[in-house]
Amino acid sequence: MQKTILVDVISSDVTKEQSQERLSELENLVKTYGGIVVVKVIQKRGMPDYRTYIGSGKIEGVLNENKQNGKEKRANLLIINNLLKPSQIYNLGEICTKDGIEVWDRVDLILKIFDKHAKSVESKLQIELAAIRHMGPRIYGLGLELTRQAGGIGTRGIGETNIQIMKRHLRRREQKIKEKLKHYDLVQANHRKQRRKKDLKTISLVGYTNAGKSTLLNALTKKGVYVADKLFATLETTVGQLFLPESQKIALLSDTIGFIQDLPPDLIDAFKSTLSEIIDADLLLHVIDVSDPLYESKILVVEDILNELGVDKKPKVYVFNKVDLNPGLDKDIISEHYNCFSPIFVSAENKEGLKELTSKIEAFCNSLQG
Ligand SMILES: Nc1nc2c(ncn2[C@@H]2O[C@H](COP(=O)(O)OP(=O)(O)OP(=O)(O)O)[C@@H](O)[C@H]2O)c(=O)[nH]1
Ligand SMILES: [Mg+2]
Repeated sequence: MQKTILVDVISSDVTKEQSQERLSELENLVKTYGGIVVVKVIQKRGMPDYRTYIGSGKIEGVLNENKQNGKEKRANLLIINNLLKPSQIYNLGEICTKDGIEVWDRVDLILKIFDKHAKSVESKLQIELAAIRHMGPRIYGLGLELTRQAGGIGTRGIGETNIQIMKRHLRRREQKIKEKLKHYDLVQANHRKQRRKKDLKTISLVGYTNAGKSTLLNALTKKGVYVADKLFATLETTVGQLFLPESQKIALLSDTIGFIQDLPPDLIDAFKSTLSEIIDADLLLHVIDVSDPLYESKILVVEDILNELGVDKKPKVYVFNKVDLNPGLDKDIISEHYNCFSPIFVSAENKEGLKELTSKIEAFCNSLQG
């Protein structure tokens, strides 16, 4: 069991509510991974520390405090809720390993969760690719660090040859994975071709992790996909058949990996083959957990990622889910605010609003045929 110290470095314009939500999301990620949180620290500063990201005084303080803790509460992992530069991770690691503490950044944690939840060969390959892209620069950075320690720039460092070998190995592995993933791309492209031949319309569920996408897929189709109150419960793509009662036709509804804030574009790119259903869909259903007080900022995170994927112009319906958890919701105000995204209110859990949603989807499919 990983006993974890969480540190979030935030800028001064982050509100108290936002900073608490950020930490609670990180805590949920740690729980999803199977770790426990022993200490939580928020540091407000204009600019992260160049060498260690968190100020070195702060890190010493945290480590001292940790040493005072009894054995059962003494941490062996420190997670920074930000994306660190390779040299910052290296320097922090140097300080923390003395106390038997490993250091991860936010992306490290997300990758570990992905790795734990991934089932298919395809998603395992994508995770490996993302990990190489995320960790690779650390190894290159380590080369520089060792060179410096061996006497300054220009001197060949101890271990430098090993680093060169490692770099070459990683580059080859990256190439090999990309070739393997191409095979999955081809298989999927073929599926899509078949569907187009049959004139099947495709609708893709997108949204922040834990918004209720898989629950909605299960409620609308006969697929029994895994649903859990966990972040990143879904890592593969599932396609189910959605029956359209008026026209007696079917459309295909797909559910895939959820999004989260601060995902570097490189990581998103590594998951392109899983996300290809989204890229190719006729219509996107953006599922929003309306019981979450920060749902508006999460909508923006999702829109940014859709932008990254180049699908921001696709037709979209905003599906405000979990209305059962928010009975006082002012639907009129939300409808007006998001009126260009055909807002609709549902509870996937209680199967409320699903008929209206299906009708909306059907009307959209008909408009495409017409
Ligand atoms: N009360 C309530 N809970 C819901 C509703 N829809 C989903 N949930 C719950 O929300 C949690 C997350 O649901 P999922 O369907 O796994 O969410 P997801 O968007 O697929 O999440 P990831 O796959 O992790 O990205 C589960 O505990 C669901 O039971 C709803 O309409 N009302
Ligand atoms: Mg899911």
